[in-house]
Amino acid sequence: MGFFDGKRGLIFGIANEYSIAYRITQQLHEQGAEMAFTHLPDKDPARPKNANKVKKLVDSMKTKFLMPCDVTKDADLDAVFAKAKEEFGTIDFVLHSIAFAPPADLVGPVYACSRDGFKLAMEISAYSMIALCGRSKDLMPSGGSILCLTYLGGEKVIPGYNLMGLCKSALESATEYCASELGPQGIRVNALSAGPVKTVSSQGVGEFDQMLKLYEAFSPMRRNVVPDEVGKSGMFLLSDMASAITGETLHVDCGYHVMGGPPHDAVGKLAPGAGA
Ligand code: 0WD
Repeated sequence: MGFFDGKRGLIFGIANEYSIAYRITQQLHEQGAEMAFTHLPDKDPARPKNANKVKKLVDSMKTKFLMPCDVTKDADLDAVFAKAKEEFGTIDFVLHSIAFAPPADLVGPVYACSRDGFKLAMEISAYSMIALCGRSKDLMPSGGSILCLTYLGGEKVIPGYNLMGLCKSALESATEYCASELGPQGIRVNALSAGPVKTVSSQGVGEFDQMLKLYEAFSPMRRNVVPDEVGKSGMFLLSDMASAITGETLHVDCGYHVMGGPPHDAVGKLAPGAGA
């Protein structure tokens, strides 16, 4: 018997096998969940690269449907939720694992970011969560669980994270407001703040490899989080095991977020050529 037997949900944000959304999905599948997925629309419908990539990954899971969705388009979002209503009737959970900022605006400095880049990054990375919460409400008449992915750069300055840090602040605030508004209907809304995981998106973040070394040297557990750990914690927050947790940002980062300075044994490890 699995924690998600008889439960149905929507997954936004699988790009490939390294995606955090895929790791969480694997755990949900193991626990018996029935899911539907979206993928980024393909520019050339004759060569459906995005669709095929996601299809290959989710085909063997109890997939109800897979359809394109660009979260900047209300029509795409409406179509996904209409399809979910048609296929599932009601749903129990939604995963938001989406972020984007134009590379030219992400490299920083933050004060130099363009107006259009700011708008697009905020729209895709933060507004989309609000859009999903609003649409999920009608499909969760007797409660449910909504989860998004965030990063410590939304709470503290993490050099290199730049504009995405502002987006994550907005995302975490949206999580709290939506948790407050949807709580009376039994809908929980949470954020999982993951330590660095190598994915396509993370490669766009400046000094990412240096960040991995930093976590290994500074975090209480002296290591980086492994993707399956993010998968399990994500599954937990979406499940009934977390039935009294809402409005929360849960850090799944080997404790890195509690450190205010380097541990004694880390001094010297980050020097150039130290090979940490
Ligand atoms: O270290 C990391 N990888 C961390 C990631 C640490 C902490 C948090 N996160 C967050 C990210 O900020 C994001 O919110 O986790 C979430 C998932 O990120 P990921 O798994 O690292 O990255 P990836 O596999 O690239 O998935 C993000 C996906 C996009 O992938 P691509 O690579 O195609 O940009 O977000 C989706 C898309 O599938 N996406 C969109 N979906 C719908 N409409 C859109 C859009 N307009 N833009 C991007």
